[in-house]
Amino acid sequence: MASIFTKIVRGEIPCHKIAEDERYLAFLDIMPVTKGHTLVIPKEEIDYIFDLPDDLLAGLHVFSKKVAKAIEAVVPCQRIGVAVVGLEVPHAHIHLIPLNSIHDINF
Ligand code: D5M
Repeated sequence: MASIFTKIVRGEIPCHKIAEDERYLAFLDIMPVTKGHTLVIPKEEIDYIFDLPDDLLAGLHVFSKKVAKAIEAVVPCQRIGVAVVGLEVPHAHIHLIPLNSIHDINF
């Protein structure tokens, strides 16, 4: 069965899209820790981030860097926190969380 994120990639489930290219998609998290909390995923469905082929993993981080810079430009924050959790949705993803204080995080 396709993951919920694959359904987003296919356009079967709506998302608030932030950026995309041929291999990656960034969209707002539906349960944001802070305003602007964004998820970055490879379009290819692979459950565990550390099972991604090296080039896809490296590209995910490079794409996340571009997305983080774009978020910083519009969301007032000290910096963008990066988290890899992956316990809920079995489709590799990186959380980009605008932070002003460590106390903003309440996982
Ligand atoms: O948590 C998965 C994250 O994915 C969690 O922060 C909620 C988010 N999520 C779940 N479904 C959606 C949809 N449909 N749109 C946007 N965000 C979503 P993790 O524990 O990292 O797997």
